[in-house]
Amino acid sequence: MGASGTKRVIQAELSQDQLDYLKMRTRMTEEEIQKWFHGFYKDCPDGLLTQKQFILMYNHAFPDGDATQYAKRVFVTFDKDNSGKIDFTEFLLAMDLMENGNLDEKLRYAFQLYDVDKNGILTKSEIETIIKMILSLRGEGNNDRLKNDVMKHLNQFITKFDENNDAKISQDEFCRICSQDEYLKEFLSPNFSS
Ligand SMILES: [Ca+2]
Ligand SMILES: [Ca+2]
Repeated sequence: MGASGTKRVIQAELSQDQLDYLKMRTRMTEEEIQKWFHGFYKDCPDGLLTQKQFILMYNHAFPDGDATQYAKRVFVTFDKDNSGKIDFTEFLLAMDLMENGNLDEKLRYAFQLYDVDKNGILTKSEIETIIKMILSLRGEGNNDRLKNDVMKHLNQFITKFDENNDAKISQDEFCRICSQDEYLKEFLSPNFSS
């Protein structure tokens, strides 16, 4: 039995290899990566963010609403390898998107977030689910008037873009719709913090 194994060693520093990899995958400087790394390890000393912690963070950021459903969706979208935990690389790639991503990247990400069954198409029922999630996040879960307003607005766009009339929106259509309409862009862009 090795005496060295008695204390659990927590990785508190990034290796040069990890740093190089993260620099290659993001638009962040070494200093920015280190800053995120230390913040992440302060909150998650074992290097993994659980869904429960994530929901708590979201509910903290949106005190007026119930962010649970929304946070669950964001979590599975961030958890690229489906491990049920978010590691630092997954976390940093997501932060890079939020901090440095352009509108098109963010909308493409939003589409993945909303395309619950991952079939590359948003249906009306998925869209309705999204709108409910976002309203609940904002503490407007019971605001039927606002919900109908957003649906009405969106339906106009669906009709306009939906050339074959099947009421389904592809990723390209989604990005086009949101980048052309301030109201929908503001409403449907990913909400990471209040
Ligand atoms: Ca993971
Ligand atoms: Ca879908």
